[in-house]
Amino acid sequence: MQAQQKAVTLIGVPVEEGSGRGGCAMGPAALRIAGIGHVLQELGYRVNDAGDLRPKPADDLAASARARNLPAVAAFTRALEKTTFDAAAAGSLPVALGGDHSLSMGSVSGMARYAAQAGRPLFVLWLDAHADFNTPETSPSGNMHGMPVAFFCGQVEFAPILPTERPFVDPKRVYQVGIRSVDEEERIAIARHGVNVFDMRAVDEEGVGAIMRRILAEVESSNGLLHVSLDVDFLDPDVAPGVGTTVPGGATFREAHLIMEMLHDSGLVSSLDLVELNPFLDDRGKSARVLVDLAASLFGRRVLDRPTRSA
Ligand code: 5AB
Ligand code: MN
Ligand code: MN
Ligand code: MN
Repeated sequence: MQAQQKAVTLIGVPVEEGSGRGGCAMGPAALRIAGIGHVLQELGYRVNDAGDLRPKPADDLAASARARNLPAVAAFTRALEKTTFDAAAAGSLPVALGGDHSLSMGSVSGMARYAAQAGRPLFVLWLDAHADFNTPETSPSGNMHGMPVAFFCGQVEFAPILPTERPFVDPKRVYQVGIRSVDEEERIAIARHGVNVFDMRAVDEEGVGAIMRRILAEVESSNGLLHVSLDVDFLDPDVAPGVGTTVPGGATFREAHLIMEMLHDSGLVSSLDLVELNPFLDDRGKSARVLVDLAASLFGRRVLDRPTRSA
């Protein structure tokens, strides 16, 4: 966080229609109960809670088996794109409280518009078990929470949800960490488009510290903005069971915290999504609390003062 940017806008996004099951719509409430606003206030931020988006389904778009619940998902995309852009333009850091991962179609598109206006490149750090680079043509499920990266990189060409001339994210500026479940056609697409993927094997071999240093150096050297999108299933299911798409072998509690701590120290983060929390599947609020703890680390909670790397 830049020193002058001490305002945060919480945006509740109770979308679950992108996930193919119920529960994620309760995510914003669970994150608030776990204390997201309070924790950020204690860290010295001015917290503006914009409440929950409640858009009416977009009646200009028809759902299909290839893009299930498109009218509902598109309505959230449009509403969140605007709310995110407006918060960033007002000098506040937007935090989307999900809601399933289809919401990143809106949050990242809003930040892409803001970055283009600011004349700075937008980078995306995608912390997830999945690459979320499917399109309606390649998706095995038709669930739109598996499509947001393809969408904000301009690879989804079905009925226009947002203006077709809008700024997209360059796939070469997308950094995915924690990946361990990729569909066959998705695998081909991410390679062809040059998405930077650090799968769990890379995490095991190189460690998240080394990976994060590389990513942050890229963002810093281009004077970029960095959007962070944290899917609960990035974490190992033992750490965070409250998610519909668990994949074994995920990040540990400490790996996740180290990433957050390094993000804070970098001062590069412009916006954040906390997504895919399904309180119906959670274990007594455990995953909600982990997400709030991780957000606290990203926003500067620390145990001891440390010398900066350049000192
Ligand atoms: B999540 C799958 N690739 O497209 C698909 O949780 C899973 O937001 C997508 O990362 C998982 O349906 C979406 C099989
Ligand atoms: Mn995801
Ligand atoms: Mn996932
Ligand atoms: Mn999921």
